[in-house]
Amino acid sequence: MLNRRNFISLSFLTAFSTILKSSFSGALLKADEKPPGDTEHGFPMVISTWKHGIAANEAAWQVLVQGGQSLDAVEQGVRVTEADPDNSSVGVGGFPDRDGDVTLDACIMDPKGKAGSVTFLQHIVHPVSVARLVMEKTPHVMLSGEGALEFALQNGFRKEDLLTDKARKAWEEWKEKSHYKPVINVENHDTIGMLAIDKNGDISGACTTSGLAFKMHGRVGDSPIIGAGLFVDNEVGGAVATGLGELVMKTLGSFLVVEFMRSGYSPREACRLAVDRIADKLPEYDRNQVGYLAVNKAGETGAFAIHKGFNYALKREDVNALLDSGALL
Ligand code: SD4
Repeated sequence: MLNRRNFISLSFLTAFSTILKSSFSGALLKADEKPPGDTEHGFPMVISTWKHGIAANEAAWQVLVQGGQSLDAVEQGVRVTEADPDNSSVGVGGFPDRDGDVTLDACIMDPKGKAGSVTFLQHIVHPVSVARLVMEKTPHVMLSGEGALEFALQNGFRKEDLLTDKARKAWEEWKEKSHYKPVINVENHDTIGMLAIDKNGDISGACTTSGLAFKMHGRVGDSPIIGAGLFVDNEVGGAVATGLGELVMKTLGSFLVVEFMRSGYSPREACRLAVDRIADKLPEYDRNQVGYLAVNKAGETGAFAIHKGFNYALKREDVNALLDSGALL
């Protein structure tokens, strides 16, 4: 059974919505052959993973519509999800690891190809903003664990307890029946990945998560890994991933999606090819979920997942919609 995180149904959010229901899984198409489900182009625009992307997109849109930069838009957008205690896979309210610690992964990329990332960060509500500071204030791309926390505190972030009562309860219930084994399945995914194009046509992206619920202490997923959970090439487009990070990391999924778009595939077909790569290389793929979401330089979007149930939120001037991705299985 798929749970509430796997929103199967297509939702219409505004009267203007251009909804293109997508169950496409046919033959490969090049970018000039528009498959059903690829959306119209245009920017400014913003897309993000899952239903919580609707609220996140709204915050990003406020930046974009005022002529702001895509980098600010994606940061402001995903901060909404990070601060939401009801989201159990991102920021405050994120389910902890198997030792009861909430550990966060996040990254951000700008149109110039700059990147920043934090992994295994605890006690900070907005890891994406720490990732942005890593990008802007350090000579590095990634800071981890204690070092990332120290850097955040030095830069004015407050140390907070991110474990909500709901998350603690879920962890306690899990402990009773888990035998200390991390949960790996198709349901346990709710990360937010966001891609935005501003009025100048410049693309940025961000990705932020508490990772797999009840993971091993110290486990880092794909979300903060540049090229895995997120990749942006401002000449081509951007991609983000959600789902079981181990599968994404082993195939460098978001980079792969962007490279497929570079060779002429539409965003949806590029995502589909990256899912195919997982299926070709990793025998455990069918027991797990991975979803890719991409946008190209023209503002066309598309998504594809291993299993049905992955969806994404799209916001443009004329559209505010939740769209189903295509699926391999
Ligand atoms: C991870 N990819 O840590 C993340 C989890 C995720 O939606 O995407 N959840 O493996």
